[in-house]
Amino acid sequence: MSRTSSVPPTPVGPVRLGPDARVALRPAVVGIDAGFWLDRREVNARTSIPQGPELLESAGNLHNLRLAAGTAEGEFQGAYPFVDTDVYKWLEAAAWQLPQEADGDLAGHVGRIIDLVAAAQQPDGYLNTWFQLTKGGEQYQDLRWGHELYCAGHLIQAAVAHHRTTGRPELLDVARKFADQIDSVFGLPGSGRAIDGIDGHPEVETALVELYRETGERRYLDLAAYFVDRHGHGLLGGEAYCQDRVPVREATNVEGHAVRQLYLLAAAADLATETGDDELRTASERLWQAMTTTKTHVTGGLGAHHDEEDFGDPYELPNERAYCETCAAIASVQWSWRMALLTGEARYSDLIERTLYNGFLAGVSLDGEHWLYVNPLQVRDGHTDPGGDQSARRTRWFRCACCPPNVMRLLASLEHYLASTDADGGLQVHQYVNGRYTGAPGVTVRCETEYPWHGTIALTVEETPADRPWTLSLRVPQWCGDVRVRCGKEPGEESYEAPVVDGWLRLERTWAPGDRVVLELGLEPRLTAADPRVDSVRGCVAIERGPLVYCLEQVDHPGGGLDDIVLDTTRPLAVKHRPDLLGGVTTVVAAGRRRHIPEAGWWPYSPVDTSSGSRPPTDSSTPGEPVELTAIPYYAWANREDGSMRVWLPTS
Ligand code: FUB
Ligand code: ZN
Repeated sequence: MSRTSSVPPTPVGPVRLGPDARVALRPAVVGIDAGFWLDRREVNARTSIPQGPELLESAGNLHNLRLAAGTAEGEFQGAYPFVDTDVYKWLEAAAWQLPQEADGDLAGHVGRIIDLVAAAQQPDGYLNTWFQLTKGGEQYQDLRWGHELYCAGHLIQAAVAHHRTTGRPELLDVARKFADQIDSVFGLPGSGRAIDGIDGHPEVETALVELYRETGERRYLDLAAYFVDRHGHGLLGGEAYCQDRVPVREATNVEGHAVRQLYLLAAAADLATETGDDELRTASERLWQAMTTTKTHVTGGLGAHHDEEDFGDPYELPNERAYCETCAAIASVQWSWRMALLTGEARYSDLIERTLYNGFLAGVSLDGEHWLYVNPLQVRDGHTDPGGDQSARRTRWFRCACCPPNVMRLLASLEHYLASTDADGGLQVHQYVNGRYTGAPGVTVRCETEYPWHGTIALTVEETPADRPWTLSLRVPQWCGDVRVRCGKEPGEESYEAPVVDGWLRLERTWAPGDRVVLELGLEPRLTAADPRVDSVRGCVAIERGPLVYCLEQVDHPGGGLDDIVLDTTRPLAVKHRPDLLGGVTTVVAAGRRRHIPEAGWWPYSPVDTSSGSRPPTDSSTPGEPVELTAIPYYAWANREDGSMRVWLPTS
């Protein structure tokens, strides 16, 4: 385990490591100023975040705070005990956004809503409008479902973000008062605290670690450690759903409700980081590995079941019923980033990339006003949509509106997850965006790229110490089998044969301003098959190009649906950039056929002829007519008319 010796300036972001953190890497500062992610962040900043206050008003979240503050009359609004978190997550998003806002509108809304939150807080520090308004203020009587600590966690994260970006204490004061109240109530038997318990929905744990980082108060870290370690001891009835079946340290695979599991593991990684707890680190590594090999959809989406929003068994990765909650994708990014910092390993950022471009980004429409809570990998022809939160159609807001403000906060803080620096003053580029990467003091590199549409990434050293070498580390994505790099004052001056070791291409030099490195990542479209144990997609392939997973949408294939489509894998895939389509996307054009499937009659099954020895069973369809298939990036689906969609394409 390496330990940073000189601590670089701490960038403003969701994870601000303590000075003694036992990490391989520390977050670097990145300013995104053009390109793919700037576009998505602009929509977030100009449309999604500004609409928040109005949506929170009409959904009743702000009304509830006024009721709790005694400044309004009426009934509690909302269906869940955690509706306050929609406010907190929006506040966190707004807080990350604030430094980039020139006009005062956003700051005004933030200030007004913080005042409301502060007014709703009880004198003892407790704050949860559901319990204050509908349960006579009873506290911590329903830890399995009550979400009181979950709500506290989101409040604390919003407060930390607000304090980090503005230096203002108002919301942090509210959060600390609540955290102090929690600390006075929860603890091990014999600790003098009234309750030995955990919340059914982890979240407060990472928040408390961050509160420790922000305030330096060790007791918040200890409280986080207590909550993490009390999971798996039957305090909530021993259910896997809320990670109470087995202690984190002993678990061998992720299980239960996906978002809950992932927030808990982000906290485990945080604790390993701040305390050097090797057992927690090993458990986090083991669980991350088990999750990626057995329970992750090709989009990076997580969660197999609709009913309990939970992980399935290993390789149980349903297709049209994929759950893949947007919040789970976000939680995965949060956990993986902590693991990347802790270990320095590139694989964590591989998953972050896959998740950001696919499972996460599909959660928000291109216009920033419509959302997906679940992210299926297929919508069948003739789909009857259930509507509501679990709709496969984009929705303006949800009864359970956990995902939209979660997307807002990740997009508003995205620059925090892109690069790092290490004890030797090197710069590690985990994700490629247009902008300026600043690592150790005096090290700045500018990155220009049209990634993910083009694989050329040009990095220019702008600032560097003249007298000491440092290493520029470039992550070579796990999907990339064709990587080249050129170095020199001018591009092309010197081809450089750099080995890629464990996902990193490392260039150690005494750099000079103006030095350039041009990384070429081959973006040939490719076909991907799943492990044969993933029954739901056996015999199918997915189209991928660079970090993007592709899908077919019915609207691009007039004359029929998508259930009868077959991809011809013997024909080449062609790439066509379409500036006119979906805000400008690169499509992949493939050859396929539309099968003729005889009408089933009364029974859609038929006997298999086994007389011909080992020949596999065949279906009764015939090849049908050729059809040109146009695949679009999965993140951009469901932005046009409703229709079927599929990621996995049958090949026979
Ligand atoms: O329980 C709070 C949030 O609501 C969870 O994180 C989501 O999965 C949804 O169930
Ligand atoms: Zn959600």
